[in-house]
Amino acid sequence: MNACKKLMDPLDEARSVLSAAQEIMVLTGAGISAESGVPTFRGEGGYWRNKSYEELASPQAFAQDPRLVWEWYLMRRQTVAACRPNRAHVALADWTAWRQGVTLLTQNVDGLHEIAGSEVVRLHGSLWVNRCIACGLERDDRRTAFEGLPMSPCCGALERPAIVWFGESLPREAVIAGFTAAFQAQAVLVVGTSGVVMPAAELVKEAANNQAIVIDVNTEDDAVPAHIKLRGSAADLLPRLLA
Ligand code: BJW
Repeated sequence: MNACKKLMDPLDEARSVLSAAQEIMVLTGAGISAESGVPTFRGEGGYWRNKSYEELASPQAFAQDPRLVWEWYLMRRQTVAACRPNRAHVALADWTAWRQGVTLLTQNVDGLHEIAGSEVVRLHGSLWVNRCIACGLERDDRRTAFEGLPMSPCCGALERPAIVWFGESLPREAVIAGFTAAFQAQAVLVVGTSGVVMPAAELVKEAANNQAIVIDVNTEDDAVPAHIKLRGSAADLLPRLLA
């Protein structure tokens, strides 16, 4: 039995784990959008005007220079507006359309899963939503450029991107949905994440501690505690895994 297991192709092994599971948690990261043209964080795209994303994605950076932070987000909106979902987003959307019991969590703020037709739990917010810093009102904003700074229509205060920055809490509903999925899952499919950012990475650990089998799709080795490592691009592997 063990010899058979060792000889099994990891892709086949992953397929049989997914088909045996009743509840599946899927966690995606920047790597799933890389082949759509969206830069990843810890790759070459992690710098802008000589600043790392850690220097820009924080409440302190916004308080110090909101214009600079907004310029970074507008640049990213322009990039993402020109991108389309790739075969990995589409494979997940097609799969979840017929497969019961899948919760799709994403760390991505680009909205490409939604364009592909998936229902997602957004752990880190959205690139396309502004939030009033005074009253917290959120509104959709598809603009990729504007004069000055965006002001809230409710109280006239400054708006910020509705994105979870370092040191901030994730949206409560997303945390509840994430931990519920982690505790219920018999299988976890992780796609294109370095697995270093908490609490998203913690969800995978919780599921694994709870006996879930973790399948990890990545072009490179990462920090995901995986039982089955599928090494290659998401756009190549996901259509074959989920067909
Ligand atoms: C491919 C591919 C292809 C490429 N196919 N694969 C406990 C311990 C230590 C620290 C902390 C802790 N708890 C909290 C923290 C602090 C912090 C944190 O985790 N820091 C770590 C970096 C150490 N976390 C937080 O602050 C969180 N808040 C929080 O926990 O509040 C309570 C609290 C605060 C402080 C202390 C304790 C508790 C909030 C985290 C929010 C993160 N937000 C960001 C930035 C948003 C800005 C924006 O988007 O505008 O979200 S960080 C950035 O990383 C972004 C991403 O969603 C996130 C994850 O990145 P991801 O997806 O993994 O991307 P990459 O680029 O890292 O990796 C891409 C991968 O794809 C690579 O592996 C490639 O190989 C692969 N790949 N092409 C398949 N084609």
